[in-house]
Amino acid sequence: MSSNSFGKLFTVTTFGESHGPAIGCVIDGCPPGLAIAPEEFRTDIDRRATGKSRYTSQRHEADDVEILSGVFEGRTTGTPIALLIRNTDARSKDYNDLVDTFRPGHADYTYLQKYGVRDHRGGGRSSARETTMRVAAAVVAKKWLAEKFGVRVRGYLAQIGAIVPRAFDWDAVETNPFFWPDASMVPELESHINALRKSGDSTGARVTVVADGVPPGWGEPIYGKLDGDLASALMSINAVKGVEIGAGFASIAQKGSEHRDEITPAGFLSNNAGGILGGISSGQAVVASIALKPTSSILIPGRSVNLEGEPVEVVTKGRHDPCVGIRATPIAEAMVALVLMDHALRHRAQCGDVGEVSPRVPGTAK
Ligand code: EPS
Repeated sequence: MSSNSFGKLFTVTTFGESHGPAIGCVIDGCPPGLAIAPEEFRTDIDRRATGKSRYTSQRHEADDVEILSGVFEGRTTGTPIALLIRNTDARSKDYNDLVDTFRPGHADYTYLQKYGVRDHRGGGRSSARETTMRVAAAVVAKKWLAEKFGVRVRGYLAQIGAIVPRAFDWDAVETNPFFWPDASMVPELESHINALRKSGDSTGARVTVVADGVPPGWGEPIYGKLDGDLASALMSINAVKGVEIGAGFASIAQKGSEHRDEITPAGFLSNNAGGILGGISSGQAVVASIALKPTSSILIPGRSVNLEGEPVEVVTKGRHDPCVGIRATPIAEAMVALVLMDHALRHRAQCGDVGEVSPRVPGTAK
């Protein structure tokens, strides 16, 4: 197994490299009859894309999605859906200085150790470019989840370096290039990223995803827990170093009386569980956060070795993100949506006859 696929009933396989001719994916297991058109991919593909603001990599890709199969007269047929995006703006010469060395903190060292093949042109398969196809596949999943269950998956940037939002407004998130929920802080973020860029450095970030409307019952104990699959899917995103569900690591300092989400007929009184109990959705919002490391492709010289194992100094030029977390919100949403759709189908397959069980508590009490 080379692990380029995930999901059990709704499976996604991606292929392609950042500097190859194209990237693509095959979605298998999508129910037939879902209306889907090429232009529906545009919004989320653009939300994730490079070159959309001054604060991300300046690579300019058209990112046009071609539907090669699995859709007839605008509706899914139930057969594999193949999607393709051609790479149009790779600039491999940017990497000429890296032909025989490794960026500290980058996967180029471990890829060589694993495969014994050195492709110095960009991140290759480990590049964030690959996440474009996850976002494309999730356009299908988000639409199906919304139509069938009213599920809405949305995310926001919850921290850049040491900066956290001072206010929260979902409506603000899509009005700035950072996916930041406090519009009044955008100038502060702009100067922070501009200063970082000037210094040639990068920064880490936290992204939080909230899925509203998930019914109780999704997730398969013991080895297919919803939170287990979410953690795996979110950890598979480039640069992710940590995943939290609900209160996550804050649970360490909580008392049981504080952490438990008390239940009333009007709903749960808190959501430390992040909407998942025993690996199964509770009917509360599913909440997951990720920690993204600062990108390793930076202009500040760092020590490394060359292919002969001799010490060298590395500087990474080219078009890179000072904070890869800025573009990660749609990617994290995508992974959550893909896992939820897979589990929706898995729940339907085994427990579709169970129906609604009493008592059903209506999510989080307002
Ligand atoms: C990336 C390096 C840059 C980014 C790229 C991610 O690409 P290049 O290989 O051209 O230097 O632009 O992101 C994308 C192309 C994208 O679509 O997300 C990296 O090292 O991960």
